[in-house]
Amino acid sequence: MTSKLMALLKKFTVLTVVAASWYKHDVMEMMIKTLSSGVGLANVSDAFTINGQPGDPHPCSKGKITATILLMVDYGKTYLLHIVNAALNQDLFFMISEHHVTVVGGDASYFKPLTTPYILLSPGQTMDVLVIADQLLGEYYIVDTSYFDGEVDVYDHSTAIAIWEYKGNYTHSSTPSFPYDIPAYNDTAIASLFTSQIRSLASPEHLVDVPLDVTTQMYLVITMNILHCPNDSCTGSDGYRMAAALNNKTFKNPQVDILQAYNRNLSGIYDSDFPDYKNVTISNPGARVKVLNYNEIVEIVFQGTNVMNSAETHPIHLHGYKFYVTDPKNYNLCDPPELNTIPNPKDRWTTIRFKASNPGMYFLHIIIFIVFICSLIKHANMDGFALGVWFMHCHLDKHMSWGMDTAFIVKSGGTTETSMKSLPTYMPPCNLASFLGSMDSMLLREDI
Ligand SMILES: [Cu+2]
Repeated sequence: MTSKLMALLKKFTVLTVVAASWYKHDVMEMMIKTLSSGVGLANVSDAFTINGQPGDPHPCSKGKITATILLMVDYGKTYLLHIVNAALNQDLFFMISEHHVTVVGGDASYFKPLTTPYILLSPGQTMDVLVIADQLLGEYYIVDTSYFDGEVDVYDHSTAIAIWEYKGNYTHSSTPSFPYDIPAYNDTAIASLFTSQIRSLASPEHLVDVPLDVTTQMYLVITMNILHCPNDSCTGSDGYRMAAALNNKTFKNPQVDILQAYNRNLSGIYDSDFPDYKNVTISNPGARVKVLNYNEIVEIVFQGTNVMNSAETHPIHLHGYKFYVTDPKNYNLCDPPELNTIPNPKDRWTTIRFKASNPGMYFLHIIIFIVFICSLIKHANMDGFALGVWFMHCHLDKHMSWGMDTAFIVKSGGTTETSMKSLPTYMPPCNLASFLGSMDSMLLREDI
């Protein structure tokens, strides 16, 4: 790390920036309608927000005084922005007009400092960037705007806006400075360039520990699919509904969560035959998981496909672990970034490695996680993916809903320290049993 950056890191002010999706309609109602009809167009949001506001010049938050988010800054100071992409279905470019940002971390890992005019965040990703307030006193737009490399024009075209405003006495312009160099929405080259430049800090204080002796290799094809609905009950083309898959397996949420089934030895709830490798064929639905021994070294190569002419970037997210992203072309084992979400670009490959060393020891964290999930989102049976059962899915919610998922069951390691904690006497109720499997039970929310 340069001495200049070291100096900057000694003193900074923290600001949090949360990008999200905004819908004009009831999201749950839309979700039910979309999943039951089998068509997917209702997934597009009406706007993005920054810290809750679409921002000037959107009509609903017109005028910076009334509703647009202001980040007030002092000239000469350094700010650490924790940036979160909480949008449901959209990768987002983030920029501050006339300012560069220096990326120093993400997903709670340190990165080698990367100074750039823009960053790209997938849903579920977090990034920590330093920004020096060193421009002329004034107001500068902060923007979040779509990156979309899909084949069909189904994405939110809007731009969320906040304002980076310098404190002080000066004449305010009628319009803040706008970043006219925003990457094009479909600029895959610039999107991939950014992602490829992310590296672990790999300093003596923050060592990388890339597992070398791979014991389980998996090759996962990521596909969009269609599935036939019973009695042509869907309104999609010829009675089919949209679906998605990993290795041709469209994940179907079971009625009993997998953790309960695993823990209580219940049969018929899930199958342990999720394939390590598969050619692209017709998808079939089911709750299929991959079972791993404790401490197994897992390498997964993801291949983005263009089945149904529907290639697009898929942000793959793994619960319970961070993984190293080892570039499949150059096989970087020296300073690969350590993340928990990685966008797999359209028609391209991504390779990750992790050690399956978490059979569910971090119980307190898990309880907090369960309560968080129960209270905020209707995440299908996610309580089942807490202790020893870890969900892996595309972080575009529409694709997760359509089955672009699987789960890892990590066996206990034989000692108390390496084993799943036993079930507590009381588990917080979380009636999410049939988010995907049965639309009716999605309405039964009284015990959430
Ligand atoms: Cu996806």
